[in-house]
Amino acid sequence: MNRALGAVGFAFALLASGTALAAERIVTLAVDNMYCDACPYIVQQSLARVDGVSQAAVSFEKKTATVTFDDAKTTLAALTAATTKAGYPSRAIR
Ligand SMILES: [Cu+2]
Repeated sequence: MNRALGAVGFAFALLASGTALAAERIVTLAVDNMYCDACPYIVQQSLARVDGVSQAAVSFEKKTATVTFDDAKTTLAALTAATTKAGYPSRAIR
């Protein structure tokens, strides 16, 4: 009985706190095909549009995108698919 109540309480706390307890992850992607100043913007927008992404910072100099996302809402595969669809194939480097 006590145990069951504890489980319910835990689930409720999880729901109530929302994003605070959701597993936020930061990944850096190596991004191909960024050749001009407009490219980072397009890559940034393609990532920002993915549901669950809270932040996407693109470096033209390093050819990378650093993405903060909620892994309960999206996946690394969805992020790389989004940039690839925009014309910029990418892969996680860390
Ligand atoms: Cu460009």
